[in-house]
Amino acid sequence: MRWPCVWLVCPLGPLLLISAATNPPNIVLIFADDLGFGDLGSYGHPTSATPNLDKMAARGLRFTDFYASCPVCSPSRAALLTGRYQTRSGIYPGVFYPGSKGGLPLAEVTIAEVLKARGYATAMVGKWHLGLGANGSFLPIHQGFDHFLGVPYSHDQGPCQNLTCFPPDTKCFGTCDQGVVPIPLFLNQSILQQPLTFPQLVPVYDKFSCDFIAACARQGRPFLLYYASHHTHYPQFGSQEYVGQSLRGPFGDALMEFDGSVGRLLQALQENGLEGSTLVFFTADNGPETMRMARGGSSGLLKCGKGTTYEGGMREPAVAYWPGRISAGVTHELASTLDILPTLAALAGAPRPSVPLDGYDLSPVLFGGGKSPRQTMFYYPSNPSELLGVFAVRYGKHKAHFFTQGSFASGMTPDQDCHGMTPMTPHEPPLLFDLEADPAENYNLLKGGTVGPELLQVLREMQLRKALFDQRMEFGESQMGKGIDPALQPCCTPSCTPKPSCCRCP
Ligand code: CSN
Ligand code: MG
Repeated sequence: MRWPCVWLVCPLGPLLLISAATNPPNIVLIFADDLGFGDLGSYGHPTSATPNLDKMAARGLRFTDFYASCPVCSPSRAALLTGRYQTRSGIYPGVFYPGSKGGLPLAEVTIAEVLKARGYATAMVGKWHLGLGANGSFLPIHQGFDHFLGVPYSHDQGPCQNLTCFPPDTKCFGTCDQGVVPIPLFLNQSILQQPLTFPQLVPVYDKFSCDFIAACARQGRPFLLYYASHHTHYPQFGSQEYVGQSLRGPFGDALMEFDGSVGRLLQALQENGLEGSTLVFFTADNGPETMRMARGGSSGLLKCGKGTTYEGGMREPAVAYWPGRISAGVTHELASTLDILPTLAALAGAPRPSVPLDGYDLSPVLFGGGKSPRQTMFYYPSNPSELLGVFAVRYGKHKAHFFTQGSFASGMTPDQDCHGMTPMTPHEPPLLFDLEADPAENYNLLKGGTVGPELLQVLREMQLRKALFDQRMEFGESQMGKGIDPALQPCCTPSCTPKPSCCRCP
């Protein structure tokens, strides 16, 4: 409970509380897709062109130890939007497909619903990937978003041949999933276009976003904009002005266009006089899909990528940017997408959902250079089980792997541990790494030699934390387990034949 404050006893506390409660900030949450720890210029990539993200990183707070909750997309997004591990909401195993029967349960409370209760206008642009359902019952407008312009799933989950290049319909790289409907572009619950025109998509997203910002500014209404880009997921695409412009090939061009959108959002805030009253937070859903080789991303010095519980699968670039409120700097504090909901609820003075949350309010890290309330990060694979529990635990600077497994998404690098043919392997005792001294997870502290009493203490603590966490975790019913019904695939001409290829509208 909060004690009533007497002015002389705590002169700053109540003022801060009041200012948070009376002046809720605007929130722009920017989420990249399959972007690795090493992909941005500001995180060390030599040839990426990311000037806007780098500017945010230089003027805002750049995280070095920020984690997604899962190394694949749908579960990671569920955790971002609910502040809860995907196991609770049932977003496992794997990801949603165009005909999936399940979705993020409507009873889950999202960031949008939390902020809406405090009077926010809410909009989402881009990749949803939390279900579609019969009659679009799982779409964002049923999860607290007033407006939705985007795609219900990944843009490779439909035939993409000759759609991703400029000019449209020229022969180009990539085929994606066959035998399902072409990728639709939704406005709220209706299909605007099918298949969507990839090389012209981002300007449409950006205009929608900037119009939303301007409209909220005119109304003087606080807002949440969740901008979930399809960049830099495979197949990479780009608008005419970006294709061929980076030194890094198609991945670099897609990343450059994503960065351009970030610039346009920042510019819209500035033009509407909102820079000082808006928190912009950027991160990504999971690590790079190295099976795409140079068309996948890079986890930099981290081990493996997408689909694995090595650092490269889940540790992501992240930046908090709020000129005048958040000081420029770098933080090594532990933080996660799970912490976004509790942090935003605190900033907005909104009540938290009354369900078990797995996140913490990061305000001490954002505003005071303080310690993170998060001490531990738990790593779930994309196919979690109650029997095995979490695959790895980070506690302070140490990480223990109790199980490891390769992933096909993390193929094509020289490191066999990452590859899809590398089976699930239990480790007893666990593999133990010091992530501050050895972020690449190269040197197992328990390999050979004797273990000193201090390390033994750390090991016991991590084993205990895993056991307690696994014991307390309540798995929700698997939404993927509900299966797939091809009739649920979105089709702009519902009675056409032959499906799925007839689902085409201008
Ligand atoms: S993801 O990528 O949605 O960004 O995780 O587009 O895990 O089977 C992952 N998967 C299609 C994908 C399938 C995707 C899978
Ligand atoms: Mg992804």
